[in-house]
Amino acid sequence: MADRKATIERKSKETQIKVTINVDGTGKTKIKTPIGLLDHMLELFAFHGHFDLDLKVVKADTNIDIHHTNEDIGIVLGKAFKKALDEKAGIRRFGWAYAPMESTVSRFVIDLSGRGYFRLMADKKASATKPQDGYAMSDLEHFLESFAHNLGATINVHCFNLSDDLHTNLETIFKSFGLALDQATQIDPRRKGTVPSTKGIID
Ligand SMILES: [Mn+2]
Repeated sequence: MADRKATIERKSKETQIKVTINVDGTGKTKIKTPIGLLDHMLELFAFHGHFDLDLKVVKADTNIDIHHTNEDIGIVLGKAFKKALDEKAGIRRFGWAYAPMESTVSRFVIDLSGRGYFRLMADKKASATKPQDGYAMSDLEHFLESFAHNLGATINVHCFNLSDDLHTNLETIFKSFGLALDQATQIDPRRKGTVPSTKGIID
């Protein structure tokens, strides 16, 4: 099997971000963004997904706010996984996982279908969770939407008993994200290297 690694460097008038991933890694990370909370969450994601992730925000317009930086990290990460997975030959394609923290539970369901779609459903209004250091549940939604569209993944996230504490909610989401994506990207030996779609391609 070819190495499932990719490097993406994206430069816009708003941000400059470089990311290198290894889908078949060991969970090693080197992450430096201006959003400390997101660094922590991405570290959890990579650790539990067994992905090696090197991510550096070289330039950011955080003098405005975190909006573009948060969105663009999602874009670059999605593009990196898409490139690393290439034709998606032999992968399981579907992945799902639950992760709890105290009484909050998130369920992350992903299909590497080629079709970008994202939805978060929660039993409490996500917007009721207070932002922390300028990061809000709406930023998380925006991040995952960018990721889903750039990877070409259908993602549904269900949060049960959403906490008032943003950190708790995000941990359950990012851990289940890592676990589900790890499952979806794993090689199924029964596919014998073929693309897991009745269409014969996933683009
Ligand atoms: Mn934590």
